[in-house]
Amino acid sequence: APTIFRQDYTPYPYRLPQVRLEFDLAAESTQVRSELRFEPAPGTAPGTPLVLQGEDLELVEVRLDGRPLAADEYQLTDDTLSLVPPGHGKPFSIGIVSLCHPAVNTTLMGLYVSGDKLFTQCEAQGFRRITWFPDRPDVMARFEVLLRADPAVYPLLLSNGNLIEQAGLPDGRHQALWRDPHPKPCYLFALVAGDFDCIERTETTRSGREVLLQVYSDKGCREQTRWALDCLARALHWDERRFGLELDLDRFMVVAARDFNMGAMENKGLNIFNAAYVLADPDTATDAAYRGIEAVIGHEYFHNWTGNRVTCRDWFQLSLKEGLTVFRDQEFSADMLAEGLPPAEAASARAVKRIDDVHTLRLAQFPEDAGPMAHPIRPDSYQEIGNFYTATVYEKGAEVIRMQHTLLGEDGFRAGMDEYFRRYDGQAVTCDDFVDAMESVYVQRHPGKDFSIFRRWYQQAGTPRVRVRSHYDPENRTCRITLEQRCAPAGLEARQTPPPQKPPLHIPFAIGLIDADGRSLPIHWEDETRDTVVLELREASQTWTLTDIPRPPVLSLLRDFSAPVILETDRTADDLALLARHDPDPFARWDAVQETAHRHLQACMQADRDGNPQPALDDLLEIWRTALIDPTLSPAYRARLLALPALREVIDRGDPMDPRAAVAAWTRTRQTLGAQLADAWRTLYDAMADDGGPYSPDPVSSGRRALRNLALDNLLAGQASGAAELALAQYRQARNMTEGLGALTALLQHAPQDASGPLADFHERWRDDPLVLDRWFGAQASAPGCTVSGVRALMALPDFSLRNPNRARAVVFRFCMDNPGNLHTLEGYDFWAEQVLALDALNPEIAARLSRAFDNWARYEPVARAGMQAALQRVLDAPGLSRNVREIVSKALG
Ligand code: DPP
Ligand code: ZN
Repeated sequence: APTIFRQDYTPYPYRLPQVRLEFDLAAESTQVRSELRFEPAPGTAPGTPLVLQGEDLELVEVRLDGRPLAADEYQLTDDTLSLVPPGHGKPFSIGIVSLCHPAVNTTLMGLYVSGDKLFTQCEAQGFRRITWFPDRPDVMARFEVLLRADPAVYPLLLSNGNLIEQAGLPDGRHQALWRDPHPKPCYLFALVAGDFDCIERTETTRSGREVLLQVYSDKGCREQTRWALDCLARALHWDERRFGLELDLDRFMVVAARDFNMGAMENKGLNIFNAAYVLADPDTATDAAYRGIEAVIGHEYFHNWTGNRVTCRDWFQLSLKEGLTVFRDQEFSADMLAEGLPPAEAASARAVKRIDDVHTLRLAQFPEDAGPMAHPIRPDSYQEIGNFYTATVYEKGAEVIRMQHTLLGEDGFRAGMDEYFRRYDGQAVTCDDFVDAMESVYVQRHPGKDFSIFRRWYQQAGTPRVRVRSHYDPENRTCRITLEQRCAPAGLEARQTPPPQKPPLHIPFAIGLIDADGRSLPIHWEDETRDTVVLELREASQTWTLTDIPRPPVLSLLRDFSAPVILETDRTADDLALLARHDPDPFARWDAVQETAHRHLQACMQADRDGNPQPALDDLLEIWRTALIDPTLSPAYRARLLALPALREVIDRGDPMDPRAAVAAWTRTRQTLGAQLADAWRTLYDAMADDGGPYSPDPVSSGRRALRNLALDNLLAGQASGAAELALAQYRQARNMTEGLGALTALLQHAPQDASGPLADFHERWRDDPLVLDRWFGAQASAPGCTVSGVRALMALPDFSLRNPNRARAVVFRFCMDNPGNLHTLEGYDFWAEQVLALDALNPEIAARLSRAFDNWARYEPVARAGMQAALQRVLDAPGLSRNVREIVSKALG
């Protein structure tokens, strides 16, 4: 497949101010009639061809200014339609009639059927599966859309913008006309047709306009959409308060779809969501699902400004909207956790969200940045853009925005955002344009300081490492701190000759000092005294001398995770233990516990390799023992502090990666911690019992449930007597899904022999609720007892279908991502290859996601390595591979 380069960008030679689309909707075959009013862009030479994209379409007719064109007046290829417009330099119109076939469209891109309804998904390049069009984000048009359909099948007809009119037709069908007042690229187009439940409410915006918010769902799901509607209203007001951004539409709709490739899609005024991010009630959704809905509703809503009003010039700029919008949704979620709390508590409530986000970054993005798919947050090339909706573009992109927020401060960042909209509202722009706006504020507020090297974060792939050295001088009472940065070649860069230049990055590095008694040592800094200072590292190595430090300090590093880097320090186990107990920065404190656990787990694996006895667990045990019973810590924060690093992180730290050794060390450590602290866990379990009040997903009660489930998990892991009975009782008495699923998962993880009763009961109760059934599948597919034949047995059940992405994710993905002990076998590797190919025949986007599972095969121990390499080769050799999967596996194999 051809590689597309960012450098090759050229503007589209024609403007498209106005589009009219008419749909005759039917599942088997939908006719689309388009009227595209073009005009040459300034400077376009007469005779410049007009090229439109189209995929899997049947062409019926092409007209130019109303005149049907003969077959030799345009050119048709597999994926384009081109013609030479009149050379008079004036506006002209192209009319196209074409057919597409939603019912057989298993890719879930373009127009497709889900259940008995019709949905669209156009980002990034799905619109070309609906009709021929300049399918690129820098062509922005005003859309008018007429939908016609049989009202018995499709009583509701939705598209972007405002409903202009609705009417019955003489032939028994009905129609609806929608007009979107805002110009938009076609990736933000949407239509929905079918029979839905709807709940709605009006909100008053800060300028006093009444706007209608609506959430549409499958019939019978109305009561499960109240939380989503509530989140939407909160998102609307939050964006007004924090960024001064108001909804620019009279009506904002969210529609839940059962079959959806992604989390959700920010189509202008008509967001289409994976039902998993809309539907929730206490019986069916976990606390985490409630928070997930809040985050995704916020994310898509915030795109209305960051993505839709200001959009991307080309797909290399994807992080312009995604990194920024993830940052915005992270801040929204954090603010929601902290709402109404006094400042001190608010900070630690927000830290819980920060910890979860950093955890995700390390789990998903750090390995990506070290593998064959490593790319800068603004990639330089791709074969298939669908493969670049990555943790790097999203999560690292959000970190790069967050660093700008840190460097500019809340006020400066807000001023930068205001400037961004002042300059670029209504345009399709680049990441550089965004940084220009931020830089204009930065240089104004920090005279003499330079922002230019910050842009390197957009150019470089790979996770930088920052090495920290410090020296305390008791006579002069100074502490000298040296930071050194380096960024090794990332992924395929390692094979380039010469290796790519990686100049130093601008890294905001937040530090604090504490003394041996755990007290903060204030730092004198820029005429102030502070507990935390941000060192701005801009060179390969820099040294700072802090003065007036009365006692030898222990360094608290990278507070609040101020930059997406890997730390290298010579901090001792004692230093970490001190920080784990006393660091006033809740993120750094959590990180000290994580680091202690990581060190222990790696030491266990090393001892196994060397045939030595297992290392002592005392450090971690003591840290946990204190945290377990510390009533000053919020339950949600305690649940983070007392969680071992995820197994995948432990595997990823190995050199070479050795999944079986990691599973053994991890399992043994959980056992020991559970057993040694059994009494404390048991006390905590009882103390965190439900107070009997009505369910609420608020941070305090959900934190208590998280901590209680963690206690149960530890009791089972440690084989405490009566633990299985406790879990069975919790399952039986569960008052919400968090409790029920917590008990079921803990049983499947540690006492599968006792899980069969709850499993059967769960299935019986929830067999007709697809989202809950996904939980049932997922809990089993990720259990250590689920071998390849176990996962095959799940796939043989009548409830299973590979066509539904949520179900495929619950079973196949969970097995391949969250069950390393069983995946890393010869049968496991075969299973992976077979499923990638099976999915690829249906849905290349989803298949390509699964194909990423073996990105880092070359870093594994030799047996696993050979097995994965063979499986990758088998996929690459398969006939008819999609461009999506081919790009992934060919890069993996190098
Ligand atoms: N819908 C996806 C998201 O919101 C892609 N834009 O991130
Ligand atoms: Zn997004």
